[in-house]
Amino acid sequence: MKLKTTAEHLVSLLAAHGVEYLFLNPGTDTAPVQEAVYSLAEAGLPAPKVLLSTFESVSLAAAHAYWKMTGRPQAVFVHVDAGTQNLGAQVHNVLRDRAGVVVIAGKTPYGEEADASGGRNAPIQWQQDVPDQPGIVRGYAKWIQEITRPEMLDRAVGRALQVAASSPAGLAYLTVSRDVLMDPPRLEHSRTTGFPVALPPAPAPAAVERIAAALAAAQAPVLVTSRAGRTAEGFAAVEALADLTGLLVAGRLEGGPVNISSRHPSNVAGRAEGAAAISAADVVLVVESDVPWLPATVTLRADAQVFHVDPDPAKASMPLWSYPVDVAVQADGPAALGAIVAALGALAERDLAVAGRFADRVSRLRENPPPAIERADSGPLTPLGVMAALSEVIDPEDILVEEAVTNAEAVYKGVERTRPGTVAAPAAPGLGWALGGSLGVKLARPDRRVIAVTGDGAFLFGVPTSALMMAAEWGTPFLAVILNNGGYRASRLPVYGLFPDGVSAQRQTAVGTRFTRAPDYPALAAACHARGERVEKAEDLVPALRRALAAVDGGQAAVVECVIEQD
Ligand SMILES: Cc1ncc(C[n+]2csc(CCOP(=O)(O)OP(=O)(O)O)c2C)c(N)n1
Ligand SMILES: [Mg+2]
Repeated sequence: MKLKTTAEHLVSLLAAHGVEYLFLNPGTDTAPVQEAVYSLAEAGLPAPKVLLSTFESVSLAAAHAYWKMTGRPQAVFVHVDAGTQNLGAQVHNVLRDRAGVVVIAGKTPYGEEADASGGRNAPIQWQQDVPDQPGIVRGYAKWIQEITRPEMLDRAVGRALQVAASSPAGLAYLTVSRDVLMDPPRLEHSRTTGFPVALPPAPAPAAVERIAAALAAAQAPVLVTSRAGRTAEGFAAVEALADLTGLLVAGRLEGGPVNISSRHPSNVAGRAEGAAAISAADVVLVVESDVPWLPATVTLRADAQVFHVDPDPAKASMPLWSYPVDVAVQADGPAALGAIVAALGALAERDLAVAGRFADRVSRLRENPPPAIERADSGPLTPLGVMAALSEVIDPEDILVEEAVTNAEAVYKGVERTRPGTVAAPAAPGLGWALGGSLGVKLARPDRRVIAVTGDGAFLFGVPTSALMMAAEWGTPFLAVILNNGGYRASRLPVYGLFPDGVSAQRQTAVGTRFTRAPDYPALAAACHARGERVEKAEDLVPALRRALAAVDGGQAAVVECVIEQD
């Protein structure tokens, strides 16, 4: 087949670069792309699978989650400025969580003559014409480009994928107008080679030696990481470091993957426990963590040494980032940890005192393994009780998507997660990720069960009508467990915190934080082809979760609303 349009060239290039999914919310701008997908199929040529998105932030979260599970960027096509705006806070999450994603947005056509192919032919195309469409994402995108001519298409697409996936990964934002998409393609010099994803930065050997020497001499070392377990190698390196040296592993302030088994004696799951461990440490190794601790709750020892390893240790996208670091190392976290473990292993072999210190710490830790969480058999549901019930019904390989907000700590303390890649939670601030994220995790891991644990507020931010509909459309069922505490607890507690004797604290409530007309969640689920159930008593939860998981195993999404105490 001879390609006829630049849109056909675009779709072919995405396929040639290995993009498997095109999350599409179409508009007038996408007609050439829609036609291209079918015309290529007719000709037997490859194209990414198109997944219909009915809300852009949901599909961006899905693409973000797909990246987290696979390290392969996908493409999200959105309608001009309006679709870009609907990406909303998920753009921020992509930035902070360093997700490789390509967003392609239409741009209103340039031509308006009667013979302008793809030119303006509807009032909306004048309304869409805004001075700075990429400005919507400028503070968050890693790279922005408009495709203005057919002959630059191959370079623009290759570069978008290269930039998105190179560490630290991020959002590449491409725009293209409908008339350019209709232009005949320029294929003479088109290439898909020559856009390698940069190899992640390896740590300088001298830095590895220095960190290893400090850890070997330390009495109370702590590793603080929120992202090292994002790869299986990173998870293995964290556990190897803990097994060898007996250091503590903290860092669960900001979500992120499972970095170490929740059953591992070095795992510090709680925030207060983490702050205490860091305050007591003489060596703090921070690996890929944007917020290693809260300065207000940690006072470092005067003799503490802080090492910071990150692909971007300068944190260029964070205006104020002033943690007292002694040595900053630009390196991939998992790779650096692997090198540190190797160096420490060699040190411990050479130096019996070091080996003895490590062995003592490891055996002391093993004497106090983390306590198992007991599940109450009856009575009202509590967050930890919900987690204990979940632990009972899910498999070790099931993947948990966490957006539990003020109950996040209950998730990390209460749900047993022992294997890498079994928690997906963006270390990022924009609520509404979990439902779209669950879709993306399920796309990436169709053989696994996916279970989202969300606040009731987070569930609503996730555009549940679209997300549950898309689960049915795409064949990506997941279970959403809603922790219904009647609204925004996270937005109420700060009012009490800042005004302990204030009117709100006296009234035991704060404006704008309680839902008095929340949806009927099971009915909402049922309206969107999902199975819904509401649970109020502890004794009913395990059977309800089992029924929901059976539905998910049978291909239907499910929602279990857990009514927990309001405070
Ligand atoms: C998109 C977005 N809007 C608003 C906020 C501010 N915010 C942070 S937590 C929160 C409440 C979350 O409620 P819920 O998910 O029910 O969790 P809970 O606080 O009850 O534990 C809000 C509104 C945010 N982080 N992201
Ligand atoms: Mg809530």
